[in-house]
Amino acid sequence: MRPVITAFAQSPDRGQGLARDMGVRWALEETGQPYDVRLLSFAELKEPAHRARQPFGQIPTYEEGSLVLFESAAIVLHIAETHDGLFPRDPDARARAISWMFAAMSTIEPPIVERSRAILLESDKPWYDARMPMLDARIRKRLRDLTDRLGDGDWLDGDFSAGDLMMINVLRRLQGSGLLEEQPAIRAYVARGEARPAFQRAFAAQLAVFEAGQAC
Ligand code: GTB
Repeated sequence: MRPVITAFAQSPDRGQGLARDMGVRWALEETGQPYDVRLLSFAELKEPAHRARQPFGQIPTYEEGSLVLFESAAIVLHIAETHDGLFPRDPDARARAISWMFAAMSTIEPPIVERSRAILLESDKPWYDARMPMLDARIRKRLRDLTDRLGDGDWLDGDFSAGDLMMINVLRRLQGSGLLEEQPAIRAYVARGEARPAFQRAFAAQLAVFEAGQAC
């Protein structure tokens, strides 16, 4: 059964692969699964048909037969659990990989998203100039801790896993901020992820959507 995912028909990231279908595409590529994509306009996201799949009217979703999933991390977890390639076979190592998925979503991503939101919504506010250094400092602290944990390793815990996939996917949202460049080990870690053939295929697929939209 070929899964169907949803993605933006017109991603606001202009093909940079920052919307959350990217992690799902990457997981599908790592596990060698062909998939179809249903592209949705912003209006279609909020229609009942899509809200039945995603209660908050967002992308991505994942459909496979009668199974319908939302939340990108839950989708990647499902893919990793049902196909080889993203989780170690050893149960303890697998549990640790899941810990890293949670760390990506609940420890690393929140300050990154808060920073992006501040840039988007608060840049004209009187508190903005004082707030940004504080938000940057929070992220720096997390990146330093991540650098310490990575040490000389290529990945967070042995071989590449769904934990690395989710972490790198989150860290990519810092591109252009200068914060990745301050931490060479993290920048190299992200670059290692982006160099994976599965990442490249996923990136090319979502970029093709943007480029097709430009051609219209
Ligand atoms: N927790 C959910 C998940 O992980 O699946 C969050 C899903 C989510 O935030 N989806 C966003 C969405 O559908 C798209 S990815 N938004 C529409 C809406 O809420 O109405 C977030 C995103 C959007 C744009 C950029 N960008 O332009 O760089 C990056 C990330």
